[in-house]
Amino acid sequence: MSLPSDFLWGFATASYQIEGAVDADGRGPSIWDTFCATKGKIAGEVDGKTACDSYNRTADDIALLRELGAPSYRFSLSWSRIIPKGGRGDPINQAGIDHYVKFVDDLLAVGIVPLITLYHWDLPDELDKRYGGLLNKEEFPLDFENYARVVFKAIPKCKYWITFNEPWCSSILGYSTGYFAPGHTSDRTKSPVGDSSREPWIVGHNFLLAHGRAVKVYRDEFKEKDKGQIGITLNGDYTYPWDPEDPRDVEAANRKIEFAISWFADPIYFGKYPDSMRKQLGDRLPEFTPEELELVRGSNDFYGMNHYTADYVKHGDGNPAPEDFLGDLTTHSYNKNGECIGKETQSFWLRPNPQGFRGLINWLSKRYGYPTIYVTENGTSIKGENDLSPPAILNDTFRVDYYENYVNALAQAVSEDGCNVKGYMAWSLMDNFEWAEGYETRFGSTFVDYDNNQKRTPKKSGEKMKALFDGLIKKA
Ligand code: GBH
Repeated sequence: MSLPSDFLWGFATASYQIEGAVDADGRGPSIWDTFCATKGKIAGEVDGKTACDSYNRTADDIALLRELGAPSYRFSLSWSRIIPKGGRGDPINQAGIDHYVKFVDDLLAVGIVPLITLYHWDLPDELDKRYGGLLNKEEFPLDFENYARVVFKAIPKCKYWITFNEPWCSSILGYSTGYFAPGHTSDRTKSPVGDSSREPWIVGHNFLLAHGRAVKVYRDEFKEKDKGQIGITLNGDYTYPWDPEDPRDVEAANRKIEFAISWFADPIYFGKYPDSMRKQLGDRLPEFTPEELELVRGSNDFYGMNHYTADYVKHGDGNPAPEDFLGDLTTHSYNKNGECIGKETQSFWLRPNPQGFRGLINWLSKRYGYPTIYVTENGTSIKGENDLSPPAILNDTFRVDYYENYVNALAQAVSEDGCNVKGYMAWSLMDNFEWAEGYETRFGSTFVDYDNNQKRTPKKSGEKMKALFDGLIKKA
């Protein structure tokens, strides 16, 4: 079992989850600042105002990456630091650009390869207020294209670009369940606005168009001279039929992956939405115009894969509700024989199942023709971790096992199954703002002490990562 000599590993974070400094140097608010200020949306009523204070501690974060021996680092940019109001007619904030240019220079100076995500959920709030943000097909893709161009021009040294992180989450959690910003949902006890039966599918379509536009800009104006690659990052669980003998469960297990991943990946690789989605959603799922298809089809240099867990899937009754986004099915932690998918964690949706990682890498590889895959996130929370303090909290053996098992499953997919995975970013470099779960759930390989000036101390899982990869990556 091994990984190729050019395999890239490292850690990942996202701007709103770590940066803090929300008013510094001309940054404008994002939809997450607004969402956090809304009562009842975030556990403990907390926000990202300080988070890990990474905006002010770039040197500490780089020192930490060096201490852990990480050859690469995936992070995201805050759009509203660069263009505070977000739009293509709005002023650019040079201080915001300078911050990220220096950060990339500082990483490269110590030999750490940057992977940049343009958008990890923090839309400039002004765009949401001005024209409905992600829902607006005429404006949003053009504003994203403009922002992307500004960034590509400013940071030619970055060779790995991710347009969007998990558009599924922004679409479904932002516009169906209302669990994430901007909190739209049909459930009027949670939000005065939203149509869960239609808005998520419109938003998903607009993400694809915006992705396609940014990729076209990169390929037409930058790729030849900068020699970088660009792709989108999609999230999805692996699935197993609840009853493997029941063909309806087998089909539903496959359909769940189509509704999560192929929703975006099929248009990008094949130029159409999956038949299963068209069948269930009808005209609520937008159609691509020929010009739109031209933009979207073939728009990935690599596939960005975020992956955490697996589910057992039972078929639905053939009559899904208009709000259904799973694909007429239910998910379960136990199968028909009473076998459990994996141990509990602090996250209700996450139970470790490393073989599912190998399974999903194979599923993607077969469906999309063995594309180059970069795993852009993988990691776990731990049940009750936040109740501990140092030194006990540093001894995160559950996470050590998780990483070891998942990375070994990945290495099997590469060396035994012939899948083309070229990188792996552990989520996360450090404990951070875990969205609606606030600071109660920790995903870090490094402990952040929020009561002691956000002091960072590596956990065992962070310290062991280098040895894990050194043991697998072939010497050049
Ligand atoms: C990642 O998403 C994010 O990219 C990252 O920012 C975050 O910190 C990390 O996970 C840890 O959570 O039951 O309908 O509410 C992971 C993928 C998909 C996990 C949606 C949570 C909840 C589904 N996420 N899922 S639902």
